[in-house]
Formats: sequence, C-alpha cells, structure tokens
Amino acid sequence: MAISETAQIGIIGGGPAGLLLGELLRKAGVDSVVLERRDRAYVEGRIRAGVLENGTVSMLEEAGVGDRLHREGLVHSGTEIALGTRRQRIDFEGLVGKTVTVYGQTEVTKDLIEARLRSGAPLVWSVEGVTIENEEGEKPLLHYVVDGAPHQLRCDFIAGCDGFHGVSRQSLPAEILKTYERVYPFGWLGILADVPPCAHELVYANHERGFALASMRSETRSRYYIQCALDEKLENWPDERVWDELKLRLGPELAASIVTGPAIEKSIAPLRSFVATPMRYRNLFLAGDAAHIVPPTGAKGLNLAVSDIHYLSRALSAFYRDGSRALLDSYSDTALARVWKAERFSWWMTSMLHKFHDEDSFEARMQAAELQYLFSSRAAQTALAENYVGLPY
Ligand code: FAS
Ligand code: PHB
Repeated sequence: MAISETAQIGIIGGGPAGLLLGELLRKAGVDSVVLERRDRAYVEGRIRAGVLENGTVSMLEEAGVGDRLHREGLVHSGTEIALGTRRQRIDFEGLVGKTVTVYGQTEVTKDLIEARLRSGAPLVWSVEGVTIENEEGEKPLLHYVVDGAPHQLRCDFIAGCDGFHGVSRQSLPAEILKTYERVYPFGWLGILADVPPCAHELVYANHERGFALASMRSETRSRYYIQCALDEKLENWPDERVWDELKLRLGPELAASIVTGPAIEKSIAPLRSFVATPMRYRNLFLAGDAAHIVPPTGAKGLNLAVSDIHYLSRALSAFYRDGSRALLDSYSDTALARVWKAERFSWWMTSMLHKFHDEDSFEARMQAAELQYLFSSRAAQTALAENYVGLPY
C-alpha cells in the first residue's frame, strides 16, 4: 500500500533549479516536496558551472542564500579572449556597467541544500522510480519509492527540474514534444586543482591546437578546460600532459604564470545545444537542463536554469496569491524567448573559439573574420559583454 502525501508543488530534481524553486516558493508561502534521485554527498560532489550572471546573484539573494556568495565569490568586471599570442579584454563594467561573480555551482547547491534543510521543508534523497500522472482536468500524481517503500504525492503542479537525463521531459507525449539539437564534434576535458589561477580573470583561448579556458573557483583553486576529441580517453591524459597542453594553448605569457599541481577532479564532457518545446504540458512545467542544454563556452547552463525558475516561481506564486493563471499560461513562451537567446550566444562563442575546420575552408575564414571583428570593434565587444553578464529577465 503506497504512502499517500499531498503538496501544492511536486519538484522532481534537487539540483540548482529544483532547490532554488523550493526556496523561492517557500518564501511566498507555497509548500513543495523536492524529490532527488541521488544522495546528498553525490549532489554536493558534482563539479559543474563556475560563473554567475548578475541576475543569478540577485535570485540567490532573493532566495536568502546570498551571504556566503558575497563573502567568498569573486566579482569579475571582464574576461579575456586570446587568439594565439594576442589577447583582447572584454570590459563588462566599462561596456555594459555590469559584472559577473565567480562562485562554483557546487557551492550554490550546498547553500540551497543548507537552506532547505534548515527550513525543515521536505527534501527526499535517494528517490527511485519516479513516474508522473498528469491527466487533463485532474490533479497530478507522482509515484516514487524510497527505501523500498512506495509513495504517491498528489499535488497541484509538478516542476520537472530533473536535468537532461530525467523523467519529466520524457513524460510529454511524442506528438506534443518538439526538440532541437546540435552535437559538437568535440568535448571539453576539465581539470580542477588547488593551485592559484594563472590570471585575475577568465581567459578563453582560440589556438591552432584547439580551445582552452583558464577559469577558477577562488584565489587558490583553479579550473581549466581544453577542447578534446569526442573519443578521447581520460587515461591518455595524465595531469602533466594536461598542464603541458594548457601552456601551449594559453600562450607563453600565461604559461609562465600557470602553477601546476595534482588534479582533484578531471573529467571529459561532450558539448551539445538542445532545446525541448513546449516547457509546459498540462500541470507539468519543465525548468533548467530538463528543457535545454548549452555548450559551456558561454557560461549559460546554470544561469538559464535560474532564469527559468525566476519565471516559474513568479507564475506559481501569483496563482496561489490571487488565482491568476496568466503567468502560468505564458511561462513556456516567456522562458523560451530567453533560452533561445542564450542558445544563440553559447553557439556563437563555441563556433568562434573552437578548432572545427581545416584552415582553408570557408567556415575557418568566417571564424577568423569573427575574431578580427571582435578584436577591432567596441560594438562587437559590447554585444559579447551584454550576453555574457546576462540579458534581462
Ligand atoms: P541538474 O542536472 O543540475 O539537476 C537535476 C537533478 O535532478 C540532479 O540532482 C539529478 O540527480 C536529479 N534527477 C535526475 N533524474 C531524476 C529522477 N528521475 N528523479 C529524481 N531526481 C532526478 N553550466 C555552466 O553554466 N557552466 C559550466 O561550466 C558548466 N559545466 C558543466 C559540466 C558538466 C559535466 C555538466 C553535466 C553540466 C555543466 N553545466 C555548466 C551545466 C549545468 O551547470 C546545468 O546547467 C545545471 O546543473 C542545471 O541545473 P538543473 O536544471 O537543476 O539540472
Ligand atoms: C568554469 O569555471 O567551470 C567555467 C567558466 C566559464 C565557462 C565554462 C566553465 O564558460
């Protein structure tokens, strides 16, 4: 016999999207249950994003989890684009008057988990077998199993915040769901090490050997990436080889500042652009990676999840506050309008900075022209800056 529960909102997924939604709804007096497939250690151990848009910082403050972010986050007023030995700084603050904050997604997730647990609101770990009943005209019903015991959760609405491999998007009927996808012919090999960063700001490098990114988590912890073949094997990349390749791709000046050390994390991730439409079906609302994926070149993945939650939390709060369904009915179109602009920027940054083509192809000439234009035009740099710091919600 299943254990029956009720909640206003059933949230599938305890990543940044699900946890942030839970906190914003709780502050609006709306109750929710967060169902997470993994355990706390696994969720807190994932190494993901590193750069928070201006709007993301504001949303985390609104959720009451901005304190440590402001204490430990690094405010960056620009970034650098490197082309061979040339480097062009993109001055966010001077061009668009905004900054970004470097603060790992791991830390954002820890802060949101702490807040949820402090509040006593339900956050169920190690949930198995989530299935969704989302019939027309009926309140949705979530089925799940914890420690072998079957549960069912009757709710008013479901938030599908269960990431790219979750069950929510797959519950949309095939005749309703339309997806758009581009898979890139390379991946990113990432390394995390407790060594000081090689530069004060992030450096995105287009090099003839391939793309490289110098990022960071703090003044003592660095995060680097190099473009690699899709079939690359991690065992072929001992730390020393990664450091040598980074020095080649970032150029001699930065190479001289690279401090090497043992990797505390090393992984290869594929790159894709992906969008699923619509982001709502009956009483199920998709948010974050459940609905869209971007190549990390534009630092948009986590930030897009946050903007979805900005729209969804306001729509659900308005419904319970004054019975209005207007924002719920417009959620999918509103969220997708911003998603597509972030997809475009992420695709553009990826196309401009990675090695794709043999040098004499038309596409290679277009890439070179794109970079020359960026290095020579304030207007081009302003366009990059306003997308990177985050377009308005
Ligand atoms: P998440 O995937 O973070 O969270 C979904 C949660 O749902 C997970 O905890 C999962 O365990 C749970 N779940 C899944 N199925 C479930 C089920 N059936 N039942 C219950 N729970 C379920 N973005 C950037 O901006 N910059 C980066 O550098 C960057 N690097 C990345 C590197 C990697 C390897 C990956 C995979 C992603 C990266 N991203 C990056 C994107 C990433 O940060 C996502 O955009 C962000 O995690 C999105 O948050 P959520 O939508 O909450 O999805
Ligand atoms: C990171 O620090 O993990 C990071 C930063 C910027 C990106 C991608 C990843 O564009």
